[in-house]
Amino acid sequence: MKYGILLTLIILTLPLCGIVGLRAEVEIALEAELADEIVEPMIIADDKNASDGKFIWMEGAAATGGGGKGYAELIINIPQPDTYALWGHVIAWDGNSDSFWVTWQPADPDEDAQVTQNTEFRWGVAQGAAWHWDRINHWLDGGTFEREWKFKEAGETVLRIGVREDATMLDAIFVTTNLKATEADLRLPTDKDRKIQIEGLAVDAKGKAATTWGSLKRAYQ
Ligand SMILES: [Ca+2]
Ligand SMILES: [Ca+2]
Repeated sequence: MKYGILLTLIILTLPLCGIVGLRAEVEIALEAELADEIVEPMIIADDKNASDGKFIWMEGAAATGGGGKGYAELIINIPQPDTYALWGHVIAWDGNSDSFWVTWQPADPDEDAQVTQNTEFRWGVAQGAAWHWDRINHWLDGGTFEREWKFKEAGETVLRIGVREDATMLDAIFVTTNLKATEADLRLPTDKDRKIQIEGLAVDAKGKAATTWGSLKRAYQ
């Protein structure tokens, strides 16, 4: 009889374990140039090798100083409270064109890092003259560490990418709850991703009470 109860408990518990274990990771691919707001001297520029042929930057020569003005802001609807990582698809020619300021509210405060120069929000971009992925980090005076953002609620968040050094180029952004993601887990935006970014389909899906993550995931793919 005891074994019967134990067996019943195991049978009842197993599917629950399965549900928890199978929880999908959130993956959102965004074009930088489709940002909700782009403030000069951050501008959109063309490059046939960039995703959808466009990227954003403060135009400037590599190997020289300059920067500190202009930004792009993206409103990102996150579907669930969770801890998130960000990746940027970038070009950074050299040590004078390899950083941005990054704040993602409300996990980060409403702080203008271009004014405060707070290194918590300084992204040291991996150098390379061809488009490549780089996980967004904070480049502190004591070392460079990958960043994570914890959001307590689903809904609208505001990601600001501020110019720090001119000539640093940003093509696309990948948002993920997979903190262990490697480059193989990332993707550039597809036509469907761009449509969602422009039309905000993810917002509509979220508004429906019965929407499950499964359908949201399909909406993002
Ligand atoms: Ca520069
Ligand atoms: Ca792009």
